Amino acid sequence: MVEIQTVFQASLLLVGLFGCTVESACPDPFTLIGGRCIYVNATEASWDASVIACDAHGANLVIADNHELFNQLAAHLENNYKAQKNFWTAGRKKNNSQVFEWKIFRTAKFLDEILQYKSLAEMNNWHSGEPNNNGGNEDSLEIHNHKSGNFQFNDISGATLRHSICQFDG
Ligand SMILES: [Ca+2]
Repeated sequence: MVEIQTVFQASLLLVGLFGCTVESACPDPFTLIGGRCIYVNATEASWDASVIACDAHGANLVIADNHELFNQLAAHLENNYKAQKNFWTAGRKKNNSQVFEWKIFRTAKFLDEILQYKSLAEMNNWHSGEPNNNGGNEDSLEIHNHKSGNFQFNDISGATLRHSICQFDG
C-alpha cells in the first residue's frame, strides 16, 4: 500500500512538472489555446487602441484563421468570459474595399497557414446575415457571442469599444 501511494504521488509530481512545462510555452499573461498563445484583454477599446494594447505585450490581435483555433477560442470565451459579448480579432477591411484580411503588425509564426486562406469568408463562421456593413462603416472583425455558446464573426465599426484577443508569436 505504501508503495502504491508512493507511485501515485510520483505520478502526480510528473503530471505537475509536465503541466508547468506546457504552461511555460506561453509567456505571462498568455495561455495556450488551439496551439496559439492567447490573452483576452477585458479592457474595452477601439480596434486601433486594441492593436496598440496587444503590441504592448509583443502581440498581434488574434488571427482566428482556422476552425480548430476558433472552436477552442470560443470554448475558452464561453467558459471564462460569458459576461462579455464582443471581442476584437485582427480582421480588417483591406484598403477600404469590402474584402477582409488579417492585419498583422508584428511577426506571426503562422503566416504560411494564414495565407492558405484567400479570404476570411472561407472560415464560413459569419453570423447569419453578416457581414452586412451596417451603416456603411463596418470595417473591423469581431467575434460576437450572439447567444451563449454561439460565437461567430460580425463586421462592425473599428471605433466601437470592444474587448480584445491578443495572439503572441514569440
Ligand atoms: Ca455587421
